Amino acid sequence: MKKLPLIIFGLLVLSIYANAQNLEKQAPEGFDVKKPGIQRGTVDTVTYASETVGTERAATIYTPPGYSENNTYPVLYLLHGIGGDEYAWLKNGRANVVLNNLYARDKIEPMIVVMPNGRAMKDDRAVGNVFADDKIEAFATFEQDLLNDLIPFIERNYPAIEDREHRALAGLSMGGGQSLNFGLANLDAFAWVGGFSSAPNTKEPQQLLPDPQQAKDQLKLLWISCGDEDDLMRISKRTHEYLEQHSVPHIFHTEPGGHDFEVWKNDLYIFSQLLFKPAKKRGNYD
Ligand code: FER
Repeated sequence: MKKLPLIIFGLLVLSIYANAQNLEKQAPEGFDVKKPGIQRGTVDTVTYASETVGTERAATIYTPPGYSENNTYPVLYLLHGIGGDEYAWLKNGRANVVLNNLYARDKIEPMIVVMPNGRAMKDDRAVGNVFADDKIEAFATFEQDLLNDLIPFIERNYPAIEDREHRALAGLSMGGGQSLNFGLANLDAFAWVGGFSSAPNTKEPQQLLPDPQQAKDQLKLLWISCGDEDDLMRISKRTHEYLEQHSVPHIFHTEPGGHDFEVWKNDLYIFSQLLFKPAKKRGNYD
């Protein structure tokens, strides 16, 4: 009889090894194509009162297949780029389709995905010159909107788990810069941070992470990715090099492609599979 605990322990260890497969670096064909006969998550548009901006602001929300208000969920805040808005990840990134397909294959943890408008200003439409100074500044202002207005709204209205280990922040380009800037400056709020093809709004490494030890101690995942033909590679590269110099664990994922949604869909595909899982269960990146 005394052998039983040992056998159970052995089986547990084996199952952990069996689960720790290598992660795919390139999503398989059809990963972003709607599949018939699978369970789907739900997409809603919500509005929240923003004290930061002084308006009602919109965000889209994806709740996973089988979602129930009787359960609790971690939350990924997923940010768009300079020409985008709260619909960009759905329209151009097919985020709901990518996630539905991952759930159908049991590849990701149930999570709520919040896709806000990261241009925190009264007229937050992506119209006119999207590079105008006031619009760029609004991407920085979004830090206050996110922390003081949006997250409290989500946590009042959804069954979100309200701690740093159950909040992730990621985005593409301007949204990648925002995620790195805000995530690393607010480690009390986020334990999972990802920058996809991060734009020049990304702070210089020394400013971005003056205290590498704090990140080392607190982050569950730090993800930096970029397409190998993207002119903005230098931003991801300098961030990666600084992290490496300071021995801050992170994933630096470079992939074929430029500055576009083909790359970002692939990033969402890989990154979302890593989220909210203990390192042992996550599978090997290399
Ligand atoms: C820049 C080049 C690109 C820049 C921003 C971007 C603020 C953003 C691109 C995107 O979000 O896709 O010089 O400066």
